[in-house]
Amino acid sequence: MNPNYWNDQNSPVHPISAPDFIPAKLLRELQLHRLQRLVEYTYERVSLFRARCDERGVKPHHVRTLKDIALLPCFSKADLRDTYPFGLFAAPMKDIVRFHASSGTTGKPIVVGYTPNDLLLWSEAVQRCLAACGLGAGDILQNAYGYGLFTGGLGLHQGATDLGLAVVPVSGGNTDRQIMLMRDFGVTAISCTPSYFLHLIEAAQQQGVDMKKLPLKVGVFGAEPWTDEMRSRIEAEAAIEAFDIYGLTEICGPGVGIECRHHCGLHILEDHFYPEIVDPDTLEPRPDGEEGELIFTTLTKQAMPMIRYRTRDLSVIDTEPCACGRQIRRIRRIKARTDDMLIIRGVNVFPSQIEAGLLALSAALPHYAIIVSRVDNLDQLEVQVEIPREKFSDRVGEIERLRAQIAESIHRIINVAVKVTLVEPNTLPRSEGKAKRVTDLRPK
Ligand code: DLL
Repeated sequence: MNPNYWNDQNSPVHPISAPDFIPAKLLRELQLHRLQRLVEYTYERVSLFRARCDERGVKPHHVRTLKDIALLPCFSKADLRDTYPFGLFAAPMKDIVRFHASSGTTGKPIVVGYTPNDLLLWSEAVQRCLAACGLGAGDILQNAYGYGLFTGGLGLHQGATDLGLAVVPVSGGNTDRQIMLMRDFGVTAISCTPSYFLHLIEAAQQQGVDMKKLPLKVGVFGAEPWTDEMRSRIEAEAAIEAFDIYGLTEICGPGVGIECRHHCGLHILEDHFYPEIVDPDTLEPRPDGEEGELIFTTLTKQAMPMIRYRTRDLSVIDTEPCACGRQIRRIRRIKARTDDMLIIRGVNVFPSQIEAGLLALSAALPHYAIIVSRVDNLDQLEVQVEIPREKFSDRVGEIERLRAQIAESIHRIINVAVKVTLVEPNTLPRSEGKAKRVTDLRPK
């Protein structure tokens, strides 16, 4: 093989991306073939899956078309917790070479295992994602996702290395050092949560480093919900192109979906991770184009295959052709998780709607906190938002006008009255990983 095969600058797409462009008909055949094998494999090896299929009277040979996937039972985080740590593993321990875990909010973590082949396919997925962001050999990636049991650090690390990028495995935190490395190494791409990148932009300003003048050109941001308004802020402040990367521990980690350079939704690597949208209450499948809960089936994983895993993430599958030519379908940017939804005086409110409302005003800085409380049996919603210091020297009337404008902009989206409190820059907590935006003080 030509030793420069992987670095062939003349190829119209990076060779690793070839599966993104498989014609749709072939892709469906491949998915069906893989699904049938997966169901047989899992039915033989995972007792909980077998028991749930038997309860429904479903046998592996009943899966004759892709639509028949709806015959199969769904799995959820609770199933992983109930079978902690290894109850859903399909491969013997002698074949497992890696664990990752996600801490969640309460109790025991959920644990996933990988065979050598699982690690290869995960690397392939991450490589395809980074290639879709236009990255390749010659790029220097500062990987500021946390290393350890969290999948962000090692997941991005392996894929980026295999794609030929030079990786700076800095992990999360130690913000001053991050800025130093970014500048001294001539870093061209960064991966971290969007909220941590905002913190890095701020820290760079404080150190007198102008990010716009650095060679940094691409950000690969995910692991938490963020909005297009946030993307615009990030791109303007740092002069980079910001890509949305999606994934979850249970499915493999980062690399389940990625934006291409057209930024019109996230392409799902559906030859490995088969997506469906279902009604979150009834689990009835919803057609492409309708919003609902995203569920995934890992078509090729060995150690811990997941069949119809409920992500709790809300999205829509978009089948409109993408200008990049990829045939793999897209999902709309994740709006929220069903369990992040706040019910305020009976109205459903998602934190991302609040973010979109407040960032519509250029005077609002992208640092905010949402506080929900109950006064006299009535839910109260408060949004604290930082504004530039010079705004506080404006006349009282001006500040009051800005406060009212922000409240009105949020109200227009969520249809619930909101109290806005303007605070000085650098007063709200910053995150090094996933941001915690909401404090709910209501009695449970
Ligand atoms: O956050 C994996 C990951 C690492 C993804 C690095 C991207 C980059 P978990 O900790 O298991 O795994 O959290 C998964 O995070 O179900 C979503 O609710 C949320 N999430 C992940 N990516 C995005 C995104 C990693 N791009 C959970 N937009 C998922 C919105 C996201 N939410």
